[in-house]
Amino acid sequence: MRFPIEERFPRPSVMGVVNVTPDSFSNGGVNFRTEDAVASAHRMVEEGAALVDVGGESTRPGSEGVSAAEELRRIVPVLEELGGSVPLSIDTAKAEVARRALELGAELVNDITALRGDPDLAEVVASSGAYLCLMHMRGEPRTMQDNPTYEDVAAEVTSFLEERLHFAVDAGIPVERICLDPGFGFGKTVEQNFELLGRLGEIVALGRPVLVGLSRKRSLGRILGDPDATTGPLSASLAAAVEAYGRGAAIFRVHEVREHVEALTVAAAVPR
Ligand code: HH2
Repeated sequence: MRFPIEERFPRPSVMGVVNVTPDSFSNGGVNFRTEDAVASAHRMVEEGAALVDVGGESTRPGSEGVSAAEELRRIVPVLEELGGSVPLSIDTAKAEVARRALELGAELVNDITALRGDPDLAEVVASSGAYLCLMHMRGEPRTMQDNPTYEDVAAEVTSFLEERLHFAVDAGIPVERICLDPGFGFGKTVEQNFELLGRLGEIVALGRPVLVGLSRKRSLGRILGDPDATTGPLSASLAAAVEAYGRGAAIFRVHEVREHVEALTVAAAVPR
């Protein structure tokens, strides 16, 4: 019997990102070799990460996706090395990949499609007792930045997450194992991302812990004045994380763990 996710990962908890990919937008290739990925994961835990999110498929804008076989080929050796020694989540939308990762010790499934990508994933999560992150995305990575439009981005993302939460619970996944993510950068303009950050409290009000992935996102580079930026710097990532914390975010998916742990420790020390 697992703890509710808010007890297992109390606010603020930092999730370190290990992309076992050649082409991630943020750090493509640095952890593509198994030994580099394993070393990064250990270092992140030493730096204060509450868990490490391992992914074998880039979701950067415009990317095509890879097969389950290729995703498994990338992540299984890493999880085999890490199993048991590091708290792990698996960044995948594929049931087959999630199943193997859970067997190898992962405790959270981070699904950027919010159980819309693979009809078998809900059952894998429900029967394993894993934690689950449901994320909002408009469209799919290949096309998601083609002029996304919303009447009211915060209201639409919030009602989408509420609907996916009901779907997951109806599929047999206990509500206390689920967290929600607005999906910064997934089918949103710079303005929409900042609107969403400002109104994060509306998602927090759904009553589930909120996970945010703002680290290095291109909107941060663009707000700093480069209209063609594909990433954002650490300084901007930290500011965004602290703003999200102030609005109730609980789990922070980041590339630079130590700096985020330090910034969030300071933010959390301020009485509210
Ligand atoms: N962002 C990315 C990937 N997975 N998962 C959640 N829950 N939230 C996010 O914001 C999120 C995510 C994209 O970042 P990254 O992993 O650095 O890049 P890539 O997808 O290109 O590997």
